[in-house]
Amino acid sequence: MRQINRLVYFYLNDNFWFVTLCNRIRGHQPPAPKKEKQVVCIGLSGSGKSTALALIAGEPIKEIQSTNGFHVKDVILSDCILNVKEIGGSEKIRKYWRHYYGGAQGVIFMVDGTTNEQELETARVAMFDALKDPQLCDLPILLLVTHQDMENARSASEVAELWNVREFYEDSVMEYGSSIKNIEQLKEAFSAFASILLHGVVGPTNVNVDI
Ligand SMILES: Nc1nc2c(ncn2[C@@H]2O[C@H](COP(=O)(O)OP(=O)(O)O)[C@@H](O)[C@H]2O)c(=O)[nH]1
Ligand SMILES: [Mg+2]
Repeated sequence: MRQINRLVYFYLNDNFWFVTLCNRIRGHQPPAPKKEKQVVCIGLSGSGKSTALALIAGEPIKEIQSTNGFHVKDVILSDCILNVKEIGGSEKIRKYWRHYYGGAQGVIFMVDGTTNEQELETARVAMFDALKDPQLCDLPILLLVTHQDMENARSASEVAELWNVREFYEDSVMEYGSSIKNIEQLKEAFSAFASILLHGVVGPTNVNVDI
């Protein structure tokens, strides 16, 4: 009887370690958790923040309400998760934006490419003011120019040039166009930005977004 007990004991223990070892060798260990990055997403009301974030998160965009205060969305990419905090963009809320910047590792600023000159200037001032804040001033910036499906929309490079962003933010800023009609464009922008946040360069590692 003792002999049998000993055999069972050795079978269970040895087998456990053997199976674990085999799984490790065959690469069956549990995947490492994805890195997470904290991002703030700002821009005037109606610039398309909630819509773009819903699209990239694979959610329906039909019933989006205007954002009061803030809300957070997880954007899951191939090798990281962006915890994106969208802050409402009305004039009333803009005064309080800085209270929501804590812990940010990157900034997304959205502007509607079809907006008139006056609104565009309001957006520029809002972005430049926000980026003066010590919590944001050294972070990578994604300038996303939305509504690219509209004929009269300014392109991302037009806005970047008009705002002289390269002179102020040098290599910290990347500009992309986006539209509700082109999810690929949005994926490309988020992938490139995530790559900068993770590796400091736009690399090939996370071009595939799992949505
Ligand atoms: N045609 C078009 N409409 C857009 C685009 N992005 C957002 N919108 C619309 O713009 C309006 C405001 O969008 P919303 O995401 O609520 O803006 P937010 O206030 O910045 O969050 C909504 O009616 C959206 O459907 C876009 O790329 N193209
Ligand atoms: Mg919103």
